[in-house]
This record gives sequence, structure tokens and C-alpha cells, in this order.
Amino acid sequence: MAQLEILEFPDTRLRTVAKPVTEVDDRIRTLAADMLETMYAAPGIGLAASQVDVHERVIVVDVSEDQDDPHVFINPEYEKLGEPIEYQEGCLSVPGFYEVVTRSDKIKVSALNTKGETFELVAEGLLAICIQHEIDHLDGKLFVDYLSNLKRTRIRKKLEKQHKMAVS
Ligand code: GNR
Ligand code: NI
Repeated sequence: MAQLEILEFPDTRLRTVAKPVTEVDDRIRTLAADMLETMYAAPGIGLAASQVDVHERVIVVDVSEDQDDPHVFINPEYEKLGEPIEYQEGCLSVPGFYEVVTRSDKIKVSALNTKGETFELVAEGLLAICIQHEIDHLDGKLFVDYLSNLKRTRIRKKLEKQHKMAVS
């Protein structure tokens, strides 16, 4: 097991569109385990491979209070089922900023599990929100993309300043 480094906005690598996984093998299982370790350590409720600079379609999620209900989704796809819901989101790649984003409150997800088997899941509430946030990452999209240009630019400038401070 290993903890991985999380890329931060406005790193352009976060804009890479991830490729489908063609074979669920030990390399992918190790990636998923390392992503879960990284997510729990952060701590966060989800993580996409894009955030650790691996541009393959793998996400991990655990929205349980005790952080004991890990989900791994490989090549996830979803269909919106519910109503729009507003929720204040954060992102490990945009540390320290929280803004309201509108998502679907219910989705049907299909994906592969770590054995390479297809499964389907109807997700609601925070789990649905988190899965949509993670699949956005696989498409090179961040929650700040839903904000006004003004808000996004302010966040970018603050993070760029912090990044400069951290290296000098
Ligand atoms: O830890 C996280 N919390 C969160 C809160 C509201 C909506 C989405 C999230 S996901 C985020 C972890 C993360 O950045 N995943 O990509
Ligand atoms: Ni995120």
C-alpha cells in the first residue's frame, strides 16, 4: 500500500480525459487500494485516478461516517434519475474552497468492480453527488468549472500564490 500525491488546481494534468481500463488486473487493483489509502488519509469521501496523475477511468468513494464502506468503480457510467440538488462541494485538488454546485440527487451507475465484473448501483444523496464529482474528474472537469469566471479566477490566484509560497 502506498499514499499517492494529489494534484492541485490549476495543474493542467487535471484536465486530461482519462482512458477506459481495458483489463482489471493486479496493477488496477493496486491502484484502487492506493487510492483508497490516499483518500482516507486526506481525509476525503472520494478520489479519482486523475487526481493522482493516473489517467485511467478508476474512482473510489466512501461516504460512510466511519469510513468503512469503500466503493471502487472502474469505467463508471451514469444516468441521471432524480431531481437537481444543490450541495456545497469541496475537492482535495482545490483545498480550502467550498462552493455550491447543482447535481442530480439520484443516479444509476454501471461500472466494473475489482474482479472485472459489471455491476449496477442506484445511488442517492451524498453518494450520488460524490460519484458525479469523481466522474467529472475522469473527464478533466473540476467543481470550480461550474462557478462564475470571477470566483474561479479568485480561487486559481489564491492557490497559485500558495503553491509559490510552498516552493520558495
Ligand atoms: O472529500 C470530498 N468531499 C466532497 C464534498 C462534497 C462534494 C464532493 C466531495 S468529493 C471530495 C474529495 C474529492 O476531491 N474527490 O474528487
Ligand atoms: Ni475532487
